[in-house]
Amino acid sequence: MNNHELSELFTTIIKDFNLKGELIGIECVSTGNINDTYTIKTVYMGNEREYILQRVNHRVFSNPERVAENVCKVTDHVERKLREAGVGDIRRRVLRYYRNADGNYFHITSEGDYWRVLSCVYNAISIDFADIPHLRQAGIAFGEFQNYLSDFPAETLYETIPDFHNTKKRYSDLKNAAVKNTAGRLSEVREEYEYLLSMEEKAVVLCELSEKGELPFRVVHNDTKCNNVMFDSITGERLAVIDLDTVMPGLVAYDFGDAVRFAANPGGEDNEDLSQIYLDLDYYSAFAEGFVPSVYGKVTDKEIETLPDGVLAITLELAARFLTDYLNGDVYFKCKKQRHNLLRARAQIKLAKDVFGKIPELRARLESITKKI
Ligand code: GN1
Ligand code: MG
Repeated sequence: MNNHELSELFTTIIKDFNLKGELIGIECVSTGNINDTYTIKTVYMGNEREYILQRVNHRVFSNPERVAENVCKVTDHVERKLREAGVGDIRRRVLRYYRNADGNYFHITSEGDYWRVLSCVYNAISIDFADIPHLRQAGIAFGEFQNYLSDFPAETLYETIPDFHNTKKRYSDLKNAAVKNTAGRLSEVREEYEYLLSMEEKAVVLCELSEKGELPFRVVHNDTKCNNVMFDSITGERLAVIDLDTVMPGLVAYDFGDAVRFAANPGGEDNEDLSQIYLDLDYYSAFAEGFVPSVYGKVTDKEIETLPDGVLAITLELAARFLTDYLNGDVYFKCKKQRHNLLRARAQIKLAKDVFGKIPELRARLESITKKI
């Protein structure tokens, strides 16, 4: 869509959702791999306002209405918890979805696109490469999120993407993609494929513990990248946790692991220069120092103990997902450059190798954090 088409569409959405003011600015937020996100500015009686407009990828989220219902139940719950705790400025601490004139969460275009409107967290930033103080705050944010949801009735949520972090299923998808070899790329990725298969047993350790009943399923965020936390732009304190589309039952170690996978790798998720990709232990500690005390008492000792295993499991799982998509011909994740999914898979594999070697140190650091609580 060009700028003119976007501004026509957004003007229609503004009317449909009864938002205040005239559209004066549109900015594309290019970080997501699935949905399309824009920040829009309006002016109303001389005051500027901001909103988030998002086109939900309904190939990935086949039932956007259910995603919206999940998110609103969760944000209502979090809001209640914040009020009970006497937290002020609730609007900066939890997201809000708007409903349109018909009471729906979506504006559906004639092309069948699903657009939604979310509140904007004011005077806040999101950061792709967080430093140590921000990472500690991100740990608090995701830990508190877990804490607030610890009494949320999980059975009321839809499983909007079935088996989202079922590593066993992700591995079987990878093997199927290799057998089908739809895009004819298998010979190019033999080495990566063989490595992932060689790590399968380690990747599925947590799935097996959960099958044996040793790790519970809880309502978790499922996409804990540090850019899914809004930070106060002046104090750096955590405000709201965003991108709640994948909130579903899952394992706490995967939330912890995914956050570390993303934020403690200074090279970034798709860096071609693999020498820049490794797990920074101080970044790991910073996130853990925020997260672990915030969930302590709400999760079991076994869950705490297995947090480092989550870092390895989710890194291998994501490598498998990227490689699967590459083999399938790039049908799931948005690709912004040539062989993007392969580059992403290689970066995650490099990271997984480093994480694997550092597991004893991750455990030791975790233990020293829990001792201090
Ligand atoms: C996708 O679009 P984004 O960045 O919120 C993906 C996550 C991956 C992530 C990797 C629904 O999230 O699972 O971890 O890319 N979301 C979905 O960057 O598949
Ligand atoms: Mg996401």
